[in-house]
Amino acid sequence: MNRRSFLHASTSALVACSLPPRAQTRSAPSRPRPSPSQLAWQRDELALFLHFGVNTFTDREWGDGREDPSIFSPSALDARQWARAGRNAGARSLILTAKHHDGFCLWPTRTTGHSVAASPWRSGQGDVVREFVEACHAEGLKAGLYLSPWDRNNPAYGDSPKYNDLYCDQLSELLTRYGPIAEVWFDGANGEGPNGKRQIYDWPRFFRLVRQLQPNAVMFSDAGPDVRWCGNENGTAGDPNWSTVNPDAVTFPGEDGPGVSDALQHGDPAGTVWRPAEVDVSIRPGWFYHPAEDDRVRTVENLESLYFSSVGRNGKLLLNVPPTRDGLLHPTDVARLALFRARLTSRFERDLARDARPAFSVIGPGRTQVELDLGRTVTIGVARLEEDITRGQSVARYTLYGAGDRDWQVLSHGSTIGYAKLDRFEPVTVRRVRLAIEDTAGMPQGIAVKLYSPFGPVTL
Ligand code: FUL
Repeated sequence: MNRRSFLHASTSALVACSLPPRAQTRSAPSRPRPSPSQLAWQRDELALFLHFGVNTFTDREWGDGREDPSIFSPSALDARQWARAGRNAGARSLILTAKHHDGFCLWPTRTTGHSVAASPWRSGQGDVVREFVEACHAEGLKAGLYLSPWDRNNPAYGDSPKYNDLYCDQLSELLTRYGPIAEVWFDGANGEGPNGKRQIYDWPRFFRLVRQLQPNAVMFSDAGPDVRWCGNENGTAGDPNWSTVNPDAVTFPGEDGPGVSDALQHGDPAGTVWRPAEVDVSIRPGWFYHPAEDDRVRTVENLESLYFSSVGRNGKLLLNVPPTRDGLLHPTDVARLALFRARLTSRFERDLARDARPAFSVIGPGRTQVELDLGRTVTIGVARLEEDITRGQSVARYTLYGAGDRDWQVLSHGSTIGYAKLDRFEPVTVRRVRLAIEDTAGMPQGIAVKLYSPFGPVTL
């Protein structure tokens, strides 16, 4: 860990940190930083995931590939309704399962007959992917696509070179027919049993192809290369959560073994590559729609907690909201999404530290602090801490203190900050707040301290 850091105060609660002039001439090893696509991806904070396909009609989570395409018959599919719900939730992008493990393709592909073209939907002339991408773009959202590598229907699966060719053909169709695609989602799940067909995927080839066809898209998988799985599906990023990783710790999607889970959850302060964590979780127990789960949709309070444990831990939230058999998002889910956004908007509407003048001081090797005099007493219950990640991620340990007219008291402790760290604490009335940075993995840059009122009671 780097033990030398210096803060320079600026006029707002945003504090610029930089090396003094002499030290700048020495070459400090540069820390990884996000690419423009990774930065935009993280700043979007929230994306919606849409699991839709034959499982929607069979009431299953994993199809076995033997589903009859004729079961795919959404009566009122309206992708604009999906996109509007996403926009109202404050999501900036949507990701659709173009093909799940069952192999059924939601677009008319030349690679297999197992697709919407063989279904009664729109008399076999429909293209869900096209309607989805167009709806996203019409609502000002980015579109992303999930293409399951594991394919339980395709006869070529297990004949590795042949299936890899076919998978590349599917990627090529998806990435050349529909305009800009912002994210390509590679699932690591693979349930091949001991007697199943074993497929050896050519990941470097897949990654190269996506980069070539959609250079601005970010690729998600356990192994990135651009954004990584957070290591669980319960909506919780690791703590600490570094956006830097050691690329040798997880080298392909679905990799298992000692250290993999830790590497996914926590990243690595000494990592050489920028690969931030995406937190995928469903608004319902399942990924696909099941009528029996209509009364098990997450509450607004629960969704807000997800935001705290994902975006508020330097991650991005990918919230799954599955279309029903009608091809629409369920009214309960749509209403919950809108209330979720309303809750976030009201909670974070007013930064009580906005007009405060920060003062900085160096208190020892690797230890710096930022103090804010709010100029009046305010009652706070939430802090949002930020690093300017355009310049990397550095903070490794901190304590937040508050003081009213008298003594300082600890409000929260933490490890990493990164894009955002959200801390909730017992409501406290303060006039001054101090962020003590106690350990770093590099030079902290552009630290912001934002303060908000305590949360009120939840009523649904
Ligand atoms: C997993 C899959 O097996 C689930 O069905 C779902 O798609 C989830 C997002 O990823 O690996």
